[in-house]
Amino acid sequence: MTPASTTLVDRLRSGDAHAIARAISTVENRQPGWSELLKALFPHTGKARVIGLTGAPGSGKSTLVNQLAKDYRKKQQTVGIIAVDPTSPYTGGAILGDRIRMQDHHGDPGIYIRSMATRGSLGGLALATADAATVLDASGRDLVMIETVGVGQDEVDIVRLADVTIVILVPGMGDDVQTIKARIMEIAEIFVINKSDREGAERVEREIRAMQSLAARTRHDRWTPPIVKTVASEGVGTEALVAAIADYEAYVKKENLVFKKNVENWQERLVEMLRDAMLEKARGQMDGASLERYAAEIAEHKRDPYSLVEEIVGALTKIT
Ligand SMILES: Nc1nc2c(ncn2[C@@H]2O[C@H](COP(=O)(O)OP(=O)(O)OP(=O)(O)O)[C@@H](O)[C@H]2O)c(=O)[nH]1
Ligand SMILES: [Mg+2]
Repeated sequence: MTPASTTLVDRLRSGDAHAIARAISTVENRQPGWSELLKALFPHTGKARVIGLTGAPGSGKSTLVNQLAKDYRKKQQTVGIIAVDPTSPYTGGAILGDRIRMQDHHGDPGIYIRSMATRGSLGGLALATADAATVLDASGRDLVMIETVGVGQDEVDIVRLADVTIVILVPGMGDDVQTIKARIMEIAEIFVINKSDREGAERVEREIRAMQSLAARTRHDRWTPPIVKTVASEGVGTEALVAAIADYEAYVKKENLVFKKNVENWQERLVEMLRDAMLEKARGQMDGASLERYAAEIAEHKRDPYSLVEEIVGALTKIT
């Protein structure tokens, strides 16, 4: 560790927002020193509760997270928010929205909000988000909330790293329960029906209940995800959501599942980290030109891709 990053760690640990921002940028963009930084931060992590929220675009995730942050601040909890937008590289909309939200909490250093977009390289967004959460955890935040648009596998990977996962549905947007990917439904520890001021909230609730009773297998932790109705824009129902989150946390504790859940999460995350590291290494060895040349050779059937991949992976394990 260089002295400069030592002071960065110290400043971050004291909760300094600029230090948090710099640290997240460093790990998000894999700038020099990113892994040293995370190594130094890791011993200070494991204390924050990580809450993942996912739902369709416009379902009110940001509004809800904003309200939750206010509720938790009333309980003297410090909050870090990561807003992930995997749909576009640099969404002006999301960033602008977050600026507005920042103003909402203006002057409260107990709330830190950060937007993340897809990392330039292949995949890696789930990992980058997890690393950003690690930074916030190390900075001493009691709570880290991760909000992401629930549209695909990426989001599932992102919220899977959370201690509590909340799936947000809304009435009448055509995104009925049936159209929500089964995988997303499975990961929910809590369902929220936001925009319950609109017609159709009861119907969404019935559909979730029906789906729960039809589910072929019960969850391995035997938890039945509750359904909380909210009107996030009015702050209605968010206290009940805070209570539902606390209930789930108490349940996991009572059933001695905390460690087990942590191990499961780390198992997933380790595989991601290995995938990332191996790929990085392979790409480091191979410039774009040779990748193109290999591809051309395969296309011309001069070479088979299976042997090539074996060769590359073999070479990787020799160099350390
Ligand atoms: N009627 C009603 N409108 C709401 C409610 N919650 C949020 N909204 C509105 O819905 C719109 C979208 O809310 P956001 O919080 O930006 O939704 P989001 O899910 O974060 O959206 P993206 O990040 O773009 O996917 C805003 O105009 C909110 O004011 C609610 O409970 N009822
Ligand atoms: Mg949003």
